[in-house]
Amino acid sequence: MHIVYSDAHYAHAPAHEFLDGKLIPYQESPRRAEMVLQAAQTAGLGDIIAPRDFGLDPILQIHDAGYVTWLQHIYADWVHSGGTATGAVADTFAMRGLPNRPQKARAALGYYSLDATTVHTAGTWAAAYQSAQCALTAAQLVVNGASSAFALCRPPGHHAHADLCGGYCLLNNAAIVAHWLTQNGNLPNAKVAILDVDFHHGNGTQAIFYARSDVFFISLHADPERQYPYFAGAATERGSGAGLGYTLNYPLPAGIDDANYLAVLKQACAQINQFAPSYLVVSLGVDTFGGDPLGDFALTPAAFAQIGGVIATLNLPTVFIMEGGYAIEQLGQNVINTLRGKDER
Ligand code: SP5
Ligand code: ZN
Repeated sequence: MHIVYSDAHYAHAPAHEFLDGKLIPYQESPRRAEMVLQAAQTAGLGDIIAPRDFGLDPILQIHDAGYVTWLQHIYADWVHSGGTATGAVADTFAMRGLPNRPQKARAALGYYSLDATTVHTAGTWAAAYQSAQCALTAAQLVVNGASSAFALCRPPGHHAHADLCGGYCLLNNAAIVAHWLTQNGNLPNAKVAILDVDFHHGNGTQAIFYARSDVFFISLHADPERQYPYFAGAATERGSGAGLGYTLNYPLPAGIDDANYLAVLKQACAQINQFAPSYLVVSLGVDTFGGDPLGDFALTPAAFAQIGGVIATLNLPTVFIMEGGYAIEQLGQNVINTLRGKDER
């Protein structure tokens, strides 16, 4: 399996985040990508290739132009207006009943952010841009005939909306790829399924495709009554208008084990089969692992190979997009196990 990877992510390395009322080291660290890359090399998973440049167009098909311009300028404007060099982060949000829409990038931080954990440094835009290009390059490989490809994206994407960053995400790599596949696959108006197996609900991806029937978003995740992102991911969210029935959420309990998780995944895959897409995009987070510092599921390393195996039974051209999963010893192996489970069939 080809692995698409760029070193640009090293320039996005915020020091801290504010989490659970404490200032802690930024969990979405460069070390994560390093660990996954190293595990892929050790396992001999496949060639590691640099992204091609598809430009801004595929990004602007998904993201608001004002938001993208803001992403490009926020760090410089923050520093220029007296912010610390360690990074720009929102502390005040454009919530219900607040009418002003600021023009300056610094003031718009809380307009374009959904939480206070997504930090912008000098290299953040370049890292997010290259992360999206990695995803598009993997999609191109699949359109060209590869049965699957892996985009080792960092920063991740599934929490980013058309005009909101959050959950360490700035550009929604999976959404950019899914829409691009509907337009650029070998079939006109191809249908695409997005299977999101990150521990957290993919609120951004869901919102982007909520009213569309050509992209089916299906997600297994921690119940939002208990976990981030809190305001999306309930089973009652099923799409709107033409998209009604094309969003499917499986909120799951704390401590769910391999067998129970895999049973739900099989149900999800049966739904994907019925939809009969031309392509599958997998938002691959391994923060479902029992030892993950952010998650509360109990999956073992063996579950990941089985997850890959269940995905393989769909027999679809598949683009894997790296989402969450934090820097603990088993991170790389859990990702490789999933990809191997798909590849070996
Ligand atoms: C891509 C991705 O996985 N983003 C996740 C962002 C989650 N941010 C908030 C997490 C709150 C975690 N609180 C529970 C910690 C238990 N120690
Ligand atoms: Zn996650």
